[in-house]
Amino acid sequence: MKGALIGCGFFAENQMRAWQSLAEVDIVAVCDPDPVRREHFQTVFGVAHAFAEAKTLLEQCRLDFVDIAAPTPAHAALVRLAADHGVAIICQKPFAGSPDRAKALIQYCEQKGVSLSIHENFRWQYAVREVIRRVHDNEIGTPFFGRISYRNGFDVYQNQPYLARVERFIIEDLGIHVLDIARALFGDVSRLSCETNRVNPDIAGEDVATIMLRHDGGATSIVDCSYATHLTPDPFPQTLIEVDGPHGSLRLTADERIYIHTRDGCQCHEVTSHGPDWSTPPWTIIQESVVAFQTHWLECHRAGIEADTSGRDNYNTLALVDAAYEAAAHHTVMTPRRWS
Ligand code: NAD
Ligand code: 89Y
Repeated sequence: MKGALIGCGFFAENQMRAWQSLAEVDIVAVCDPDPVRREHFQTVFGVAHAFAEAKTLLEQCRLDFVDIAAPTPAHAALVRLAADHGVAIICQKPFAGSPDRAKALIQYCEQKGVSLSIHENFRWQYAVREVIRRVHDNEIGTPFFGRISYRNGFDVYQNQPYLARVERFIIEDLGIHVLDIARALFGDVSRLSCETNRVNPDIAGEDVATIMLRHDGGATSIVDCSYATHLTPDPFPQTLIEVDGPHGSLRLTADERIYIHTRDGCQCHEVTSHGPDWSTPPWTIIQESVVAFQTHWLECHRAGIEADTSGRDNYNTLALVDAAYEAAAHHTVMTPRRWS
């Protein structure tokens, strides 16, 4: 598969390294309007071609797919351009920035007959995958409650300074992943409420959010996120999960273990992620999930089926993000939109 990486910023380095670890993929070109970034990628990763504009890249390179790691405001133009050139598309979250814009792009790709997948990687973290597998394998019965919790005090603004300036911060940037895990575990959502806080006075958006969800299957879940929670050791970037079912309770804890409690006692399963050889703590579990997502995407592409986090699937996660902001603004309960 010949691919191109569009956007050579902070997170794209993980995507680049992960592609380079997959034998059947060759990233033949990169693109970034910033000459420093594209030259950095050419030098460090030995990429053959680098372009300032995606249009030139798509005109000059014969590609099977593009991987878009550019910021959200660039998604619409880049996705349409890639679809016009008939190449498969992977695009980073938060896709297009609104469910309406996302819907228009999903439909555009469908009209052009190109596949659209979203780089939604948190559900691909090893520990999270194992939680999803055990719950879906019915180890504790049909869940009636879940808590998916992401709380730490990591200085996230150092690598990603734009996060301090956005008006929609933690739900759109990070909560989107946690909401996606809730969907992967318990299914789509019929009702949602949310409250937010800004604890750090130096940022524009909210850095704390508490969201309550009612899922179609009947489970209630709490998704809670904070970048204002000081803990030692700091658990960044771990997501901790609690699931209660009629036959038992599951806990994914910060010591990278899954505990399954039943009437007969407790079983413990280690879910430590060692990460790829290029991983750089504390990002190990995220970097491993990038490889896992890309591997899944390749398998689906080869099989001619949609990835689990297709554009259409991700629409329903984006709709939860939107509903959460709406619920928080009006202190009300929302019925999130969903793909139909
Ligand atoms: P960044 O600002 O470091 O990098 C973005 C790069 O895109 C910059 O180099 C910029 O010059 C380039 N760019 C801008 N417009 C472009 C265009 N039209 N064509 C090509 N390149 C363009 O940002 P980042 O922190 O790397 O984030 C990029 C995306 O990755 C965001 O959507 C962010 O939410 C996402 N992200 C995902 C994860 C994850 O775990 N999935 C983690 C961090 C960031
Ligand atoms: O941008 C975010 C993401 O997607 O995962 C973690 C992050 O880098 C900071 O919140």
